[in-house]
Formats: sequence, C-alpha cells, structure tokens
Amino acid sequence: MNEATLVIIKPDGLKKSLTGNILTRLSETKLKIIGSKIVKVGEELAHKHYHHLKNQAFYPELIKYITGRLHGDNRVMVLVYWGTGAISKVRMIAGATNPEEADPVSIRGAYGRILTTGLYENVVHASSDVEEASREIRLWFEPEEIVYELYPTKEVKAEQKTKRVWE
Ligand code: DAT
Ligand code: MG
Repeated sequence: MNEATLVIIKPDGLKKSLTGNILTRLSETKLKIIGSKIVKVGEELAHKHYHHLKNQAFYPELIKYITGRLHGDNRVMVLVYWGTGAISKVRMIAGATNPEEADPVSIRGAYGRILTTGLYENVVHASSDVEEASREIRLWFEPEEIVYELYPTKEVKAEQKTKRVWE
C-alpha cells in the first residue's frame, strides 16, 4: 500500500556533513521524495514533535538535541518519502533506535552513538506508523510544500497575516 513517511536528518547529521550519505542510503528504498526542506527547529516545534515522550528521563536532552543546542546548529533536514511500504522500508534502513543495537550497516548503526548523558544520538528520525506519519507530516509541512495531496485540506482566509518577502 502506498503511504507517506516523515524523515528528519537531525542536527548531528548536518553537523557531520552526512546528508548526502543518508539520502544515498534512503534512495535504496526506491521511494519518491515528495517534500523536502531545511528547518530551523524552535522549542515549540520540538515539544510538539516529541510530546509523547515528555515523561521520559531523557526528554530534556532530546529537546536540546533536536533544537540543535547540543551541536550549536539548529538546522534539520525534513523529507517526506512516499511509496509502497514507505514507513517500514525507511525504518529498516534507519535501523534500531539504540545505535549500539542497530544493524551496523543501517544509518543509525553506521553513524549514531550514545552520548555520555545516555541520549541516543541517532542521526535520523523516521515515522513509526501511519498515524504518526500523518501527525508529523502535517506538523512539519504546509500542504503546498508537498507535491501530492496526502491529506484533506481546507481554505481559510489569511488576510490579516503578514509575511516576509525579499526587499
Ligand atoms: P524512534 O526515533 O526509533 O522512533 P522513539 O520515538 O522511541 O524512537 O524515541 C525518539 C528519540 O528519543 C530516539 O530517536 C532517540 C531518543 N531515545 C529514545 N529512547 C531512548 C532511551 N531509552 N535513551 C536515550 N534516548 C532515547
Ligand atoms: Mg519514534
């Protein structure tokens, strides 16, 4: 079944110049990239993304990690992959959550590490099921930033909104 999944190349992936390597590994899935961008991750987005883990002991470190405060660089690359079995195909190449337990040829096995604080610095995020993918894609992307109409949309009047344009 065709499905969409969200991938985040986390700040360690960008800091270590691993974006090319990771995209090459992900291209083995033959899935289609239907959205991609570099995002500056603020506190609000980080908390929304990881809200289900807020009671975990590692949560404060996890927020520091995804907002770039651990690496002095708050950029991440977010992508939407689409195709048959996209969620499990990407999870397979990403590898297990714990980089020490991950298959050594997976992305996390090859490039991840465990910090002395105990946090898994595992280079990539990948949605784990259809509901999570839907929630995460709609959190990170606006409808017009994705080339397929994945989810229902509605039109709203945004007259009061200001936006920054090139001077
Ligand atoms: P995944 O990213 O494989 O879906 P998750 O959603 O359970 O795993 O956790 C989100 C991130 O939190 C994970 O990528 C790394 C960190 N993490 C998870 N469990 C951890 C643990 N037991 N100790 C340290 N960091 C952990
Ligand atoms: Mg998860």
